[in-house]
Amino acid sequence: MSENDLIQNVQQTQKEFELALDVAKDAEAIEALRIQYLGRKGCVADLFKSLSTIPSENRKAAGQALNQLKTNLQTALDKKFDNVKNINTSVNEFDVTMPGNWPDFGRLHPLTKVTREIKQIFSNMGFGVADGPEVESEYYNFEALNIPQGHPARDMQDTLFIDEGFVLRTHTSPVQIRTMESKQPPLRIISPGRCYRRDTPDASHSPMFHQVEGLCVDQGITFADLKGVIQNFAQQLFGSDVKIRFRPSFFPFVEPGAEYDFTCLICRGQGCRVCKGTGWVEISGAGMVNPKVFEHVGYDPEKYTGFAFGMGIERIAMLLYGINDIRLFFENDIRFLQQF
Ligand code: FA5
Repeated sequence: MSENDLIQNVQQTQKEFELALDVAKDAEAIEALRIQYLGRKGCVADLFKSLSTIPSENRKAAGQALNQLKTNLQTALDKKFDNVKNINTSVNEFDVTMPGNWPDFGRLHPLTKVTREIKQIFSNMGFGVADGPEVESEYYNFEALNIPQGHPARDMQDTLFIDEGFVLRTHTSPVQIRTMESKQPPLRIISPGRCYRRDTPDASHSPMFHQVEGLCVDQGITFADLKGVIQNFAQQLFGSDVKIRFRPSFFPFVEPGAEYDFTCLICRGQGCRVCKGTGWVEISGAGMVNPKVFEHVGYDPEKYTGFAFGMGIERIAMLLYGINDIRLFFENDIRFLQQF
């Protein structure tokens, strides 16, 4: 090899080394480079071996270049090693006064929280919890509740139909029938769950919403029991300030039928868009179970009486938390959900 060739090799080695050092990010990678270039069997040692093949009178410039290369590599490796060491040390220094980063915990949806509270209050009054399907047969959603085919009462609830004979349940009242078919009186149940109607969304209506059905059947149950249970429920949930207003109403599966309202706790009775300026929010339909319904499930209407109700859970949650638009429950805006 000529002296010029060797000098060229030295320059080439310097370039390759610089590229390799640039990508070495930790002490291990730097040490590997040190061995590869400056080790006993490394690139620089090979170049020194080549130097010895050049006649001694022609070695001077190549020898100097080679020594300079060795020094350059050594210096660059030491410098890079110090840099990496400093970075690691600063990462390890832990400032205990820094505020912590809290992970964002999940939380319960306000409707889940309210439903749990409702269950707890009724459980304290001796009510069990029953469940029923959301895709329901027309028989349970209507017929067994004394709403035969073609009856105008079917238009009271705008129904979403599935296949022939099946609907998305428009209310939780079918669970009354399913429960009475499988159990004998006395019974006391509530049944919370989703309902569906072709209702146009507004501040207090949603096409999917939740109801909690209530049913109590025994000998000697009266309308006064219904009022007492609802009053007790409302006061436990909202406190003793809340007022309840019963109004006569019609549902084919109860007789007599009623609706009841709670005072609007959003405007404290002053009038707002949720109570449509009336100071009252409609919460529920209710009444005494119609003897015709008892006949459908084989209960003796001469022996037993019962009351039933179906409350809107969103409406209750709106009053409890001061929410003025039902659509907020379903938009899943994290800024809303984080408040509960
Ligand atoms: C019924 O659904 C009857 N099944 C209630 C009932 C049960 C009566 C047992 C007698 C005996 P109604 O259609 O009024 O009734 O609905 C009851 C409650 O559900 C309403 O007072 C309201 O609070 C709530 N609700 C009804 N439709 C909607 C809707 N689109 N969005 C939100 N809440 C609703």
